[in-house]
Amino acid sequence: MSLIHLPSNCSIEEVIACLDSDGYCIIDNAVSDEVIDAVNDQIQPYLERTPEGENNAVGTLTRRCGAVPARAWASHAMVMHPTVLGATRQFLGRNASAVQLNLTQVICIDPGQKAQFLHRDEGAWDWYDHFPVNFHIEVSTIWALDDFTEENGATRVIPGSHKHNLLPLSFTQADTLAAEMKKGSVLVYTGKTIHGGGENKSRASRRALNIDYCVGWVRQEENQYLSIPLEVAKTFPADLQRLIGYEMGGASVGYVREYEDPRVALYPEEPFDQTFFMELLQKSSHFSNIARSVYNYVKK
Ligand SMILES: O=C(O)CCC(=O)C(=O)O
Ligand SMILES: [Fe+2]
Repeated sequence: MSLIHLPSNCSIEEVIACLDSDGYCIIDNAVSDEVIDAVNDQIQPYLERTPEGENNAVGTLTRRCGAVPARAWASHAMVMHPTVLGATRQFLGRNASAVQLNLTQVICIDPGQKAQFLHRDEGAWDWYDHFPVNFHIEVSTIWALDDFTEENGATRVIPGSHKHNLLPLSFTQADTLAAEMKKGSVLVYTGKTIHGGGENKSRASRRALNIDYCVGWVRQEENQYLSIPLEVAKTFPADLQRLIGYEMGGASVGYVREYEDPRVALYPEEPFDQTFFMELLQKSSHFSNIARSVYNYVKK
């Protein structure tokens, strides 16, 4: 059995349909080789200073290098990819009024690294294991920065594993399939889909860019405010600034001082405005009876 591959011109709806039915999809050649080559070049100096991990969860022969939007500008095309981000916003928007960037990480699985333990990415939030199966808080992506093969440690996935709450470690590598894909392709999967990095039996590193998104009301795994210097964030396009966290994460989540929009940290001269409260409350009222009643009460 092979994994589901969609063409680069697939629609947002097709991606969401796969996330719903199988918990993942691969979009082939979602960005050009030029973008990938530029990311590889720009991240290289940082990767050379990145140590291997300290435990088996992150991999003792695996290097993980973060703050990618600040260090490799070419990655913005992936972080903000219209189909991937569009699908993520709609998918998570079913039960959240805001979506944010959770982490970015170039992951180099070096030769000799054994398969990573099988896990769900949403385990990051204190391993909380009572989220209803249809309640999604995260969408993850693994972009191939070089060709992914079974031999060099392509990410392993268990299709359909987002539909139950069985323990990830009750499964074995034999239950997984390798997300083989060409460089520039992306594996998109839910925070509930069981997966793990593959064993690298080849002589070269396997390089990925992991970009994860989450609902606006959880804490980001990678602290974007501290990873991306304010001066660098100021130079980002506005939609990327919002995505990394200079935006409210819910009607009352993430404000600054006197209930100011977090963008005040970037642009102190901008006029004080609290319109976000009603906008986000209205969004929440699509999935929350409480929000609907509060919205109707407040708008009078
Ligand atoms: O490197 C990979 O293929 C997967 C890594 C992963 O799933 C993780 O670290 O959460
Ligand atoms: Fe993972």
